[in-house]
Amino acid sequence: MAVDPRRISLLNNILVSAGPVVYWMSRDQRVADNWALTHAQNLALERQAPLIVVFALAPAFLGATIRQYGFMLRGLAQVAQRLERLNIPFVLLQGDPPAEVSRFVRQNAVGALVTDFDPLRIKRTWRDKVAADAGVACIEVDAHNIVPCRIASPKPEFGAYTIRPKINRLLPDFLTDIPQPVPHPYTRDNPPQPAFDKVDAIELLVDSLPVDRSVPETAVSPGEASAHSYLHDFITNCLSRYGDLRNDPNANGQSGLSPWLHFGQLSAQRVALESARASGGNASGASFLEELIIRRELSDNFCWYNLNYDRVEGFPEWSLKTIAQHRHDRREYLYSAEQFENAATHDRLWNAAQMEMVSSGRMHGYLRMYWAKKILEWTESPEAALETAIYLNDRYQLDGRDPNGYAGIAWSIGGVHDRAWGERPVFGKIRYMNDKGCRRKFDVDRYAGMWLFS
Ligand code: FAD
Ligand code: FO1
Repeated sequence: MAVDPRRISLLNNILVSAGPVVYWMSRDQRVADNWALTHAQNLALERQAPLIVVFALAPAFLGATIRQYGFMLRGLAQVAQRLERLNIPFVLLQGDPPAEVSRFVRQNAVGALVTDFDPLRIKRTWRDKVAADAGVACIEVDAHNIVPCRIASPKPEFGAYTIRPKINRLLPDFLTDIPQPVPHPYTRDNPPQPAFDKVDAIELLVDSLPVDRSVPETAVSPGEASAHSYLHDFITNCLSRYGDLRNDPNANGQSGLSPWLHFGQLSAQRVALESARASGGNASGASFLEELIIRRELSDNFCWYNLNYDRVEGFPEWSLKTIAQHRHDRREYLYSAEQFENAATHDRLWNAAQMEMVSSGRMHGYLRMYWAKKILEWTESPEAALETAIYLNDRYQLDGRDPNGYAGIAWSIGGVHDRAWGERPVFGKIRYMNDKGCRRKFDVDRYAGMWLFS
């Protein structure tokens, strides 16, 4: 099945030539439901050429610790096994990703390089370098979004209310079933040495990584198989109550799918297809799809069209104005990044949310808003607040370093995708949240007791 050409962007003007086709897997780390892999295999089959999947393992990536690297690599080990069974070699490159990928392409007389879409600056830089240096046709496929980011809108959107009609109009074209890869009939005489060829290879690799090990791995089980079992568990047991329970941190009301979605171990399109089918369009299903499709794809839109997605300069005009007016308001409490990191504030609810994140690698979505807004309130400047929130989020959350995170933090601290609210000290017109509002929504003491042992 051909991939919709609107998912595909040519990154240079070199024509596809003879030779193996390589899929440079990065954001979408899965075999099933992967449009980039499908397109790469189509190109290889058309040319009766071998197909190879490579992953370039960066020695450091935006402050990721062993918590995130361990989860990712264990998921990739499963990808390697699934691909080997399809006669598609998986090669793990280590070092500077663009340099290693360009070198691999040249050394293997590759005919075409396919990679997956990612709006983050670091990934654009990698992609641009390879497209310029590798001397091969470079093709990008948006395998992460249901409606491709570049197609959903040609510009940064004000909020969910402006992107929603644009996405909904295109959903019938794109929310389709997804073809799966087939056993590949063409191999090279001397196929590359497969990665993880021994069972303990993955453990040796995880143990050898030169990354920060002070943030321990979590109990969340990595890989496509776990992702699908969690998905089916959510659909069977929670989806029907999602609308009512999703804002209650004491209820198991959210899907918990973000780590697998972040690493691309699970396709959002698969989640949407199965949830829509199970919910039959009821209110709870609709509220879940609003988050999964509209909110998630709005985040990619934000990062793709706003290179200042992790800076105060990326905030909307009205927010920059109100920030300037309230920059010197007196803060009732002031905490350093270290005090925040150690959950050493005066606020039990905030400390409990911080402890949930540090110990489990997750934080309930409703509390993420409260958590970030309090950092704005208790830090001497919005710049410092943004830096602290991103640092802590990306250090401890399994799903960190994601467009959803940059957009979620910019929403909380800078009113991105939100409107101006009634003016107040420190926040100005940025939406305010306090624990009284939380108490109206859920049992705060019960939640705090779960994560604070004192
Ligand atoms: P569910 O409620 O079950 O939703 C299912 C999926 O829909 C999520 O996995 C996610 O992919 C998407 N989604 C849900 N809510 C949002 C949202 N508000 N914005 C964008 N997509 C959404 N999400 C991350 O993936 N990584 C982050 O680092 C991250 N940081 C955040 C920081 C702050 C301050 C805020 C306010 C939000 C952040 N989010 C982040 C967005 C959202 O909170 C999480 O995606 C969600 O809580 C993940 O839990 P879940 O999978 O159970 O979500
Ligand atoms: N992508 C890569 O191509 N190579 C890496 O080594 C890599 C490490 C990594 C570590 C933590 C993390 O959260 C993401 C990581 N990613 C890596 C990127 C990831 O696949 C996503 O592309 C982005 O983080 C989300 O856009």
